[in-house]
Amino acid sequence: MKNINFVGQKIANMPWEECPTNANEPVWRYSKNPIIDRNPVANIARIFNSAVIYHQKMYYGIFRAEDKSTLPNLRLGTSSDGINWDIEDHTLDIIDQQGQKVRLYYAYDPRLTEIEGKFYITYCTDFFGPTVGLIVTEDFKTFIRLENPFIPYNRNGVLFPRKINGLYKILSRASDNGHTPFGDIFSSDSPDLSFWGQHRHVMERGGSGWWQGLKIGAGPTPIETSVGWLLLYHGVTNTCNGYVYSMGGAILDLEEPSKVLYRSKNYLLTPEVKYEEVGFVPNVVFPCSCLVHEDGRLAIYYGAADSYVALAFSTIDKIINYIVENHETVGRDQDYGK
Ligand code: BMA
Repeated sequence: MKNINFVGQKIANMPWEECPTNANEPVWRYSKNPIIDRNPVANIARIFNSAVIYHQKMYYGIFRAEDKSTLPNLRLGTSSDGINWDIEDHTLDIIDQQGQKVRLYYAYDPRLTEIEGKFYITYCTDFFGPTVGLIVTEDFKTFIRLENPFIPYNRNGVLFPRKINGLYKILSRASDNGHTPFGDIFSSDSPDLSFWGQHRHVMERGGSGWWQGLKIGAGPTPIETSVGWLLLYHGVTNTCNGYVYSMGGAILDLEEPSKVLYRSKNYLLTPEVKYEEVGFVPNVVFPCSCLVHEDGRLAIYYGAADSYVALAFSTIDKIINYIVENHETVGRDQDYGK
């Protein structure tokens, strides 16, 4: 496919490296990975699975930070280059809609989405079990917790960056209260980010290969292109030594994202370097955000081995063409999922 249009940003100083000349891969790793190592700030043992956004010449990160009791929570970070981060020494200050301080028992796997000038954090929160939480900020100073979009058990909530047919739309992965041995991606609509309905099935685990046979979950905010919404996601396989998390890619219909137009039969990135293979949880590549430059370059932030933050790169043309050329239909992906 040629002349693909897409929604990108003018990003000063975006993290970037050209594809190594001997590599013909759809995605390639930053040579100086990981960008956040273990024990990065006082009393924080590991930062991983975190979200980054570029706004007014500044990079903002919402980090999954685990303290030395191994409880995860959210931390704000800022950066001028998207690589070197100044991470706050305290958990994100959050208030509820009445202005009262909110203390989250745990919070993890944040995603960040800009919609009409506001920034939304979706994350896994505790509500009688894990479910998707929602926080809004307009300035990265005041963070307001909104109603949880779902009852338990649910994770991997990811908002679309604009309303579709007048409604907000979120992806999620209904699950259980453990290390979830199943799971597909669903979508839900809302007129106001408070009431959610019109649930649709988007994508199911499976395919002829095994890497996404156990469960799948949405990754970064979907990227709008003229071919469809580019969705990066994680796919999981079970082995005799535990789960292995890889990154996959799909393209969803622009008007009705529950319809999958293309989905890559092969993973785009799988654990194969030391910082992905060895860590607190081995063999995890977990994408949570992606910067899209207006010239088509992509910088993908992913968690590695539940221990590090790492970066990988691609371009809109390369990644979309790879997904289209390696397309394989899985189950009922291509219907409207009602
Ligand atoms: C999932 C989530 C992720 C984590 C992964 C591997 O269930 O908890 O945060 O990266 O397991 O441990």
